[in-house]
Amino acid sequence: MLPSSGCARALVAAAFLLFHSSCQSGGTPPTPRERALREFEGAYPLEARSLGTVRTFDLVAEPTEVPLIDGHALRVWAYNGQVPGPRLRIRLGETLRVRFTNRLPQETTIHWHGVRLPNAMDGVPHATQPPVQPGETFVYEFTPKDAGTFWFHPHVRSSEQVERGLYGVLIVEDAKPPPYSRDVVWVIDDWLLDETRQLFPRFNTRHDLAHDGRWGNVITVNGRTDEVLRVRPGERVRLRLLNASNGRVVTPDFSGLQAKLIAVDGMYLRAPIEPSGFELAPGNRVDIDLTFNQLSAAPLRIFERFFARQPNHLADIVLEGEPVDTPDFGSPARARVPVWREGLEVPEHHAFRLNARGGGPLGIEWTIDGKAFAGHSHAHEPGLTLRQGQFYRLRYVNESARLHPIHLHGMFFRLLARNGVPVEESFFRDTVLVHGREEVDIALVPTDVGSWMMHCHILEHAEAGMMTMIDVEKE
Ligand SMILES: [Cu+2]
Repeated sequence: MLPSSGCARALVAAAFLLFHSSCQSGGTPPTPRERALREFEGAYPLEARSLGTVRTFDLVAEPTEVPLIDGHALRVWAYNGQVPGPRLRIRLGETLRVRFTNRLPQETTIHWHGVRLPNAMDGVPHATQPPVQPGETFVYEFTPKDAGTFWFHPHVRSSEQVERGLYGVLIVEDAKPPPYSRDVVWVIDDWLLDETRQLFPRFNTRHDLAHDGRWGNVITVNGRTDEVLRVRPGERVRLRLLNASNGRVVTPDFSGLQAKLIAVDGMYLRAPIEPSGFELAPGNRVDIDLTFNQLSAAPLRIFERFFARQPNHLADIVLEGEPVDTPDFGSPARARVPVWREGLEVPEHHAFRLNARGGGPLGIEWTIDGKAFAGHSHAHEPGLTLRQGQFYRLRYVNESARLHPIHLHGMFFRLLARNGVPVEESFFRDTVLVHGREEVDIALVPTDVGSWMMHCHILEHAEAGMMTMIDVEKE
């Protein structure tokens, strides 16, 4: 699927070298692929711009007991004894160095979800690094190319390790952060507790594998069922939400509030939009710009409404104290998000078929193109090979009735269509929810060379085989 003309090839090379295109002179109108590449120019930086500052953090993963979920002692696995793990905050241009020690009874790795980084730092066992054995240390070091809300979690036995509490947020602040009154993070998780109020000890059950993964009976925000955000009238808050659940999708409802969606999966939108109705699947993040310019006696209760008939309470917002002046600035936005209106005219490069079958070590296998990922210890065969700097349209054909939030490592994409109906999302994603029997078209331009994982972020589906690798070759 190479571009048909020499002009397009030159354009691709130019897009990567200089972001300069000069293909108008030939007289032939640009093809949809050429136009798509031109639209991608300047969408986001191709290289990290390092300031030379290194920010070092120590992270230790180990079993512990924490007063979590309404304060009773919950046995978890945690980073630095906290669930969610410590919040890592750096600024764009700084280098993150994490000295990681594994004190778990199992091997593990850390994956930096959504961060465009060198392949060797991506945390995929055997593919990008050997797993970190119990007692071992591994140093992750990279300079993010993008500012935004990201997160980190293990990529080994993740249906168990993430569920036990191993996850944390990585915030890469803009070089000049917008002057919000406050920057607040809500990490949403969904826990399955047994009758003793401890984690249900069996993982990857047949029920969870046959459905949409492990859905729990307690939903927490920042580890609590009663999280309260206290704000003063006039404050303008940047609220960062992460869904760290194994399987549950949440649709936070901000209706009635002065709220704008400014970023998805860490990346700013072309312009802010109304936030309600966004399906926050496992792995997804959204950033909300909230202004509280009225006094409200009653707490504002925030619900999620993925199932309209069964809303779940997430957290409360309480307005109190003396009013403050509202910071006055335009919501941050991304200058260039390609429209790719003609993206559907570019021939589809590959259609991934998503399905399940009986068999395999867990009794059920989740497959991509008829293959269940055979375990990280095997030498991998890429499910797809792409070339850096090319425009691709890919399709997910969900032949099953279950949900599959598909996550791509190392690259961002734009949703083009659901069931053939164009969808004009003004933002990039790293994870898109594919509903039962749905066909989803995405478009992307791979920017980073390497062997990148693509998998379902319902962690039980991933564990049962719904993973593959996409190799991106140098242009
Ligand atoms: Cu899935």
